[in-house]
Amino acid sequence: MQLTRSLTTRCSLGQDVAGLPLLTIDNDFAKARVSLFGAHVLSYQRHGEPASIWLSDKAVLDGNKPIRGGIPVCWPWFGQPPARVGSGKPAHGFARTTLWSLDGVSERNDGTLIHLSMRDSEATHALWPHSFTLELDVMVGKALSLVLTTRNTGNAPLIYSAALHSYLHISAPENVSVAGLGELYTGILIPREARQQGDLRLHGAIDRIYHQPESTITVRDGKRITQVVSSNNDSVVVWTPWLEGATAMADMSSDGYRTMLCVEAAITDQAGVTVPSEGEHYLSTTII
Ligand code: TA6
Repeated sequence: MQLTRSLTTRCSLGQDVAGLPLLTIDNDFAKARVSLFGAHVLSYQRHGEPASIWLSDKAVLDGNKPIRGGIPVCWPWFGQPPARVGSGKPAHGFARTTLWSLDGVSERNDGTLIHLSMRDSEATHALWPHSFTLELDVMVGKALSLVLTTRNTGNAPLIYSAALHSYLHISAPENVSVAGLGELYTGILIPREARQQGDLRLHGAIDRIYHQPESTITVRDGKRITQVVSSNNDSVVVWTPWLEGATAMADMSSDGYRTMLCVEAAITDQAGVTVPSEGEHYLSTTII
């Protein structure tokens, strides 16, 4: 039986097709859906505008695998597990495949604010030996804003890396240019350093860590302008799998790459961020 319950006048809690808890927000500014599986923003669309966030039409939403599209929370490591974590652990950490708790929803003049959290458990200790609380505040308003706060509740320092892996919806790659990435980048697939000349245009697969980004990245898509504003990140990751990559992924249609571009506020430095015992650190992104 499908049960949906209103939490506020603008936000209800129901279930997705697989029965996982799903928040649906429809306020004066926008519509959005947020799954508690991974604290994953699945969609965000301002009224009268095209969708800002892309979700794969083949995304697996049954809780058995990370969701392709939306905004995966990559934490406590970005990409393949670093040496300090050890091999054989899931790419992009475990936050995106954990069921989070809903701590509260409130209506404000500028939108709907959702508080989500997860904490360490036997399952997380098997992958990462730290005590922590991880919180995600999602603001659905005229902009979509995410603040990820890592709180160290253990006695020893913890080191983390992360990304708010935003899949932006685009009209077509040939219409898109990206400004504000800065010059220096490292390729992820072919690890080599290179320099960006001018704005980024999309002509093939891209998987890059930009090390000197401005706080605002501007994505021009024809007449449409999307800004990705980040803070406390050390880099911005840009990813498009292009045709070969999309075809190789079971959870993306082969032409799926034509309508998405990932622009991610990230902490990718090998050294990570050290959070002392009882300390906290946040990473945020706002999509305008
Ligand atoms: O953020 C870019 C990236 O790390 C790419 O290397 C690419 O593989 C992508 O994320 C998707 O990763 P996933 O584990 O979700 O398939």
